[in-house]
Amino acid sequence: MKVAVVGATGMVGEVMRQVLVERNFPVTEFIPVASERSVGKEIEFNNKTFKVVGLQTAVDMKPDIAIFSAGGSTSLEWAPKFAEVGTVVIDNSSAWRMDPTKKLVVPEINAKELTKEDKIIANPNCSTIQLVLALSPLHEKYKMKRVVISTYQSVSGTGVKAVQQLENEIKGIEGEMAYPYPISRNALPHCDVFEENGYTKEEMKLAREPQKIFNDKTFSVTATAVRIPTAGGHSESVNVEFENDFDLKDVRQLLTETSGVIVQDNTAKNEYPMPILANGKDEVFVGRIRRDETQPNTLNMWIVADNLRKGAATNAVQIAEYLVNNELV
Ligand code: A2P
Ligand code: 11C
Repeated sequence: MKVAVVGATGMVGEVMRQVLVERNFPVTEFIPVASERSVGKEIEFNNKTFKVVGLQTAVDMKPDIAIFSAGGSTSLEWAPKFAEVGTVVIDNSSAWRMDPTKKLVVPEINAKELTKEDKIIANPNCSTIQLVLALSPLHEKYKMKRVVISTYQSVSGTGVKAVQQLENEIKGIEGEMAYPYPISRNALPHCDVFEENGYTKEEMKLAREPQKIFNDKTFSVTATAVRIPTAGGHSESVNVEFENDFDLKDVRQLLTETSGVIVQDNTAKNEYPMPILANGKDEVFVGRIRRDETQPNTLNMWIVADNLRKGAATNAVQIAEYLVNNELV
């Protein structure tokens, strides 16, 4: 496969390069793409050095697959240009996610919807991916009615500037601010921009994307998204009300059997998921699984994943693998 990574010099782009190599994705030609600022810059892929090219050069090279992580406006403008020359675009931005003509894919849940006609495929938001992967077997068995989620999101979700802000604050250095307030020793109930309804865009992604991924509008999600001073890994406190009652042992068993999910839940040994354990891993970790004793059929749990891996790069590469394995590209 001739593979372009658009945004190859960025934080997600770097993890994309690593994940493609780790998973032995069949890359016959690698095309790193970034902004005009970076054209000619050398970057590494699979122990070889490659020169960054611009977007038009990359389109002219007609890659089989282009994995985008260069922001929404780049995706909106350029994904159709790649699609026009026959490239399948897997887009990690929010640009196409809610477009009814585009599929929003977590491979373990809905990759089977993909066909050869899908030339622009959307990768969900990081906090959505880890949520739906853990909810998927439970929804199938007990049918969700309502999900209440609070997130504890790492600064890497915002990008390099935010990681730098946290590092500077820890070292006591003054520098550029990615957030309106300090993030070290703080918690900001503010991820992405505010919308007219008083929610942030991140909260509305959590409300809307799961319904599209499960192709089911019979349940609802309400969210509060909070930025905390961790460098890698998003955490989520999740309360789910089901239509049907469950047995906690069965819930644990279902989650244990779910591909891509690891249950870490032994309070007697202080075992529960944490960003420092999930960082650098591809799986979604679930723990603190317990019954909500205030109302029937309701479960509480804690979900953690590396937002740059399963939340972004790994999910995108898994979509690419599905396309190759099913001869859709
Ligand atoms: P560049 O390094 O040339 O700015 P991050 O989210 O870590 O900031 O990374 C964003 C990625 O998207 C980088 O690789 C960046 O390239 C790329 N990028 C940003 N704007 C554009 C653009 N207009 N065209 C192409 N790539 C872009
Ligand atoms: C965050 N979820 O942690 C974001 C990052 O819609 O792809 C990814 C934004 C997106 O702030």
